[in-house]
Amino acid sequence: MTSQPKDSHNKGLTGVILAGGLGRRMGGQDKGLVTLRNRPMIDYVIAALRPQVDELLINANRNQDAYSTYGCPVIADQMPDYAGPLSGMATALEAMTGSLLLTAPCDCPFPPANLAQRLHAALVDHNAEIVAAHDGNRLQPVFALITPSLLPSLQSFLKQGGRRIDEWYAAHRFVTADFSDRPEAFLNLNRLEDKAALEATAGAVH
Ligand SMILES: Nc1nc2c(ncn2[C@@H]2O[C@H](COP(=O)(O)OP(=O)(O)O)[C@@H](O)[C@H]2O)c(=O)[nH]1
Ligand SMILES: [Mg+2]
Repeated sequence: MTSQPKDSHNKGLTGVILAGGLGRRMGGQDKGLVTLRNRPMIDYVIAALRPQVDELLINANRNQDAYSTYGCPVIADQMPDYAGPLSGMATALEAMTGSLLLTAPCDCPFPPANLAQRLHAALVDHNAEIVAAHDGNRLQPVFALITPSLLPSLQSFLKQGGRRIDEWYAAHRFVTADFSDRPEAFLNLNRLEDKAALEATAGAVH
C-alpha cells in the first residue's frame, strides 16, 4: 500500500452512517430516528461527520424516505435479513466513490470531531488496511476506516456466513487508534435506559 501524507485524511474520504439495524434492544425502534432533545439521532451524527468527509452515505433498511430528507444517498443492505453491521459496510464499500471508507453508527450522537484524522494517522503509521477506535476500555469496531480493496474479502466472508466484525478485521492488517482520552464520545443508545445519559450530554454540549 502506498502511504499518503498525514494531512490527506479528508481527501477522498467517504463516510457511512450505519443505521441499518433492527433496534432489537430498543423494542424495534429505528435508532437513527429516535429523538434526543427533539432532534433525531441521525441529525447529530451527520453534523459531526459531514465536516470530516467528502461524501456521506446513510445505510438504512427501513424508513428510507425519512433518511433521504438529509440530502445524502440512502443505501440499503444488499444482503437480506439484517445480517449485521458488516453487511452495511459491504454495501457502502460498493457504493462509495472515495478512496477510504469511514464508518460510524447512527446511535452515537457525539463522535469525536477528530475521528477521521486519528483513524487515518493510525492507518498510515502502521501501514494497516483497517483501523478501528479503542476507547481505553473496549474496541469500538463500528468506528472504523476501511480500505476499499477489501470488498471482495468481505463479500466472501459474509457469503460463507461470517458475521462477526472482529473476526473479519483480524484476517487483515488491522490496528486500533487510541481514543482513551475521549471514552464518553462513544456513548451510544442501545437500550431505552441509555437515553437519560445521552440527553444529559446533549444538554451539556448544546
Ligand atoms: N446495515 C446494517 N447495520 C446494522 C445491522 N445491525 C446493526 N447495524 C448497525 O450497527 C451499529 C451497531 O449496532 P449496535 O446494535 O448498536 O451494536 P453495539 O452498540 O456494539 O451493541 C448500529 O449503527 C446499527 O444500526 C444490520 O443488519 N445491517
Ligand atoms: Mg450501539
